[in-house]
Amino acid sequence: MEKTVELNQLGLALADYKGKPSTLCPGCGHNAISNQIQAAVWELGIAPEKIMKISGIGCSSKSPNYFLNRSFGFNGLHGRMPTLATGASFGDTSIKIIGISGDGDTASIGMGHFKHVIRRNVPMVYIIENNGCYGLTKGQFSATSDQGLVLKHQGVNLLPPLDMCMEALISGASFVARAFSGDVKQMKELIKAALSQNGIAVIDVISPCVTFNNQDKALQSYSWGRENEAPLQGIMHFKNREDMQIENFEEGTYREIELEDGSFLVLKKIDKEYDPTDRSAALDLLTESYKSHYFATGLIYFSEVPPTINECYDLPDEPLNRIKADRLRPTRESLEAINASLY
Ligand SMILES: Cc1ncc(C[n+]2csc(CCOP(=O)(O)OP(=O)(O)O)c2C)c(N)n1
Ligand code: SF4
Ligand SMILES: [Mg+2]
Repeated sequence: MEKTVELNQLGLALADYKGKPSTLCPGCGHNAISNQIQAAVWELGIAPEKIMKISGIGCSSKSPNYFLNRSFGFNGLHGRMPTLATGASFGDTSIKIIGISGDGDTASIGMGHFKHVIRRNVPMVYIIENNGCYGLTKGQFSATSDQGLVLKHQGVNLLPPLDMCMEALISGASFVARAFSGDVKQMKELIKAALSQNGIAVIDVISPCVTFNNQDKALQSYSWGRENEAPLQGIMHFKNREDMQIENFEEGTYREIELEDGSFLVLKKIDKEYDPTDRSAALDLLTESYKSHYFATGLIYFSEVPPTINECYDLPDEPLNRIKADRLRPTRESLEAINASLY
């Protein structure tokens, strides 16, 4: 009997959300992220043409080639993904932006842009594919490499790392999460939740570079991650309240969060004390994780979304990039009025 292909609400198959075959090393953590992005967008029923994927430079930044072939895309300069995303968002407010970056791309050369894209609250999902090294240029230390890490061609890293969730939190992000390429189920739910928000949603994914930084004791390796990952919550995303399968959960063992598009996130408590809506608790958690190498994953911080930059500038729903020149050009009278107001 012929196997039927499962379709989403738009009548599209998962195959419609695929990209080109990956040219990354087999087992590279970034491939797991590409797979979960396409699955998340398919499950949410977002048309691929309503997504724009933007990246900088690095193996991570190459990866948008390997998902969502039918989406718009722009592979920019090293560290400049956030600026491109800002422009694209202004050009078309109706499109969802997925920004893909690496730890070198974001935490080293792109750090200033990272901070400002968060401060501006550009509506987008910002994924850092964090392997603690420069994979594409053959394994140099990055700004997230652990202090004391030994890499074959580099020797010992003498400098302390940056924590990208902490950087996102103190820059004002209203959605901050950490995921692991070895825990794809949790990653997919976090991506779905991030896509359901309107403001910037940052996910720092620990994504091992199997070629240059996967030694057993390295903090960004598969083996260390698998042994030490401590999920804060069990995470489930539901598009509608009716779909929620929580009848078997005991009262008080889970928490519901309504997202901006009306969908829901159910957080099944694992760390019973942890409240992701408490900013001080998030700061404490990240401070402790940094000090003691506590690999907490899940939703680290969530708050009401402040106005996005597009809302601050009162941009119309109609994409600016589709408005014809005759409507964009100011009339002689309005130009004269502007000029007169400047005297
Ligand atoms: C302006 C500029 N400086 C340096 C480089 C060289 N370069 C290319 S990729 C890269 C690092 C990529 O590391 P990361 O963002 O962590 O991506 P990964 O390959 O690890 O996924 C560097 C330094 C460049 N392309 N452009
Ligand atoms: S070099 Fe590292 S980051 Fe680049 S594709 Fe290979 S495993 Fe992935
Ligand atoms: Mg890297």
